[in-house]
Amino acid sequence: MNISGQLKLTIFAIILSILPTSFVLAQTVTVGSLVIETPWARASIGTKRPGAVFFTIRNKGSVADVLSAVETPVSGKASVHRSQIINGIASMTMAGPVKIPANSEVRLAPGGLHIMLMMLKKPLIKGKDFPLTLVFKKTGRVEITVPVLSVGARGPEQK
Ligand SMILES: [Cu+2]
Repeated sequence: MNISGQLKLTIFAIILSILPTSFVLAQTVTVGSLVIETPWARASIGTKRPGAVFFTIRNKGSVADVLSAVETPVSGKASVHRSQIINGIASMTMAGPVKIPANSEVRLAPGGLHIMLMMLKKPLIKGKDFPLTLVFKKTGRVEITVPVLSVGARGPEQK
């Protein structure tokens, strides 16, 4: 084997060794001072019931931003919701626009803030992903890719 052949093998081995990491990093998007971390969605039950998306928005900057809208081709009506329990009864209300304070993070997670995908145009199938655009007042439009986990998933670490 000549040197260039060995070099190719070495490069191939390096690419293989970093692939899993880059796959995980691909899910986290940084634009300006905002970092959108570990987005995920639950698989939907057909298209009659809405889908839900969760992620963490980290603002590394010294100026607050505001998440004012969300858009995705898989939903006819996507919006920010908040789940809460009032007098023992679970309910959801519209929560946008959502302020992302300077040097802090806002977490969208089951039982709290989430993106609700009403009027699904196709079912969210486990193992697939779909694009979601977050519209921020200061940072502008940020497109993320949302992987779909199982119907009963409770967090991004549970596939
Ligand atoms: Cu909701």
